[in-house]
Amino acid sequence: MYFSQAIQRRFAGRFTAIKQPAASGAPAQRDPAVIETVTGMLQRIRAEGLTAVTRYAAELDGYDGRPLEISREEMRDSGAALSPELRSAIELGAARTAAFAEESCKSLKDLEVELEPGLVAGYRYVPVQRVGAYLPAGRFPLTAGAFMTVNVAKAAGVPTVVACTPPQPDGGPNPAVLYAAHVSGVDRVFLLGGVQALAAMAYGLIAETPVDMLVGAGNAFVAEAKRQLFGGVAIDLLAGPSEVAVIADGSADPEIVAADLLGQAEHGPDSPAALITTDADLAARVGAEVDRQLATLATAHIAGPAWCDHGSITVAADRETAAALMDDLAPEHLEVQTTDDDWYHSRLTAYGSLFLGPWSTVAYSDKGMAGTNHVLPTAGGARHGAGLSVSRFLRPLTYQRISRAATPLLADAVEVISSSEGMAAHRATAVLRTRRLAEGVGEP
Ligand code: HSO
Ligand code: ZN
Repeated sequence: MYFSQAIQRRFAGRFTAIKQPAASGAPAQRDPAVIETVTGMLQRIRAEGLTAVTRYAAELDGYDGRPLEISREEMRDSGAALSPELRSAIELGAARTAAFAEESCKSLKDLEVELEPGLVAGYRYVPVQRVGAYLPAGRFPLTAGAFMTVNVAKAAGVPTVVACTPPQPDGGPNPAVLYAAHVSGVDRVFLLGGVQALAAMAYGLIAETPVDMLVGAGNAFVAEAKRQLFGGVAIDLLAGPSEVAVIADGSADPEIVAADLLGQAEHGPDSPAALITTDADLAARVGAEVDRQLATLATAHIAGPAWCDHGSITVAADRETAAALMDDLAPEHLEVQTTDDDWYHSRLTAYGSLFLGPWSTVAYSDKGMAGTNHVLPTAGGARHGAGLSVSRFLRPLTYQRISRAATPLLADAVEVISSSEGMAAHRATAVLRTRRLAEGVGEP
């Protein structure tokens, strides 16, 4: 995550890099070795079906041959393995993300409009029928994954939501991930990880029918599998390493800014973290704070290399430069800690999710407590895309109802255009109706 040539030229002299990423360019996208591995795996799974799925599960995840589907009893009892505090935190996250999703549904209203007398056009929101959610449990088991996928799909009215989650070293699912899926209203859960999980859902090898849409985060192999399966199924987005960026001015608290940068750098050694500030003094203080906090952070072995290779601090001459540079980065998560937060909110156009003010931190959304979704575009995808929401599961399916009387409003123009295109059969459908109208067919 660093600035494009175009923006560097446009704002030359109006910003200074205090700390640049040690690694050149953006984190590697689409490693050819990953592409090749996934292609081979999907081929084998298409050819051999479930046999190949369980073989990969055993080889890659240590799958021990138990039933792939988690039983109803295990689902029902999944909370028992957790501390009461964790159980209620999970219930709180599920309830809050569900509340936000349900409110969002209310803003998606069916439409019907009479464009001309007798010409009615509209759409009706219809949910995707079958969704497959991937619930990762790799380096970190992201407990909130089910809130963001299963829960949101259910709020949108998706009738069937199945999920896959990889086996842990003890052979079973991660208990917190399972409980989160259960309270999110999942229909069925299967003990499968990675490429084989996505392929099994997309090809219909584990639920009775193939799913229509795959959602949920995962590692580079999961993202590549989604990319290759796309077309046969819909996908939410292709997530790369998690990113955070902060816009801060002299009013910001350097300790908080540094903590929030490290808060996402912890995801992986390839996670970018960027500070753009209009205050040179704050820039220096945040840099020192990051180093101080890394000295005692339990995950410094991940966040440290991430900060070194993909961390940056930039001083911008003014707020317009800061905003333009930030839009160029289009980060997944963006925090704004300034005396001008509202100005930035209306000016910024490219981010996955925005956190306004020093009390709004990314982890609140990550864990489901802010209600918003944490499945968000990365690697500049926020320039053209948005995060997962109910609107991705609810499709506005259009319809039209055209009356006899409205025929002249459409048929003549369609006849002319079809003729000019040489599309005789299209033309005929309009001409025939004009003739019927003249014949008095359907007249009262
Ligand atoms: N930051 C990740 C989501 C997450 N982080 C969950 C921790 N838990 C992608 O937005
Ligand atoms: Zn996170």
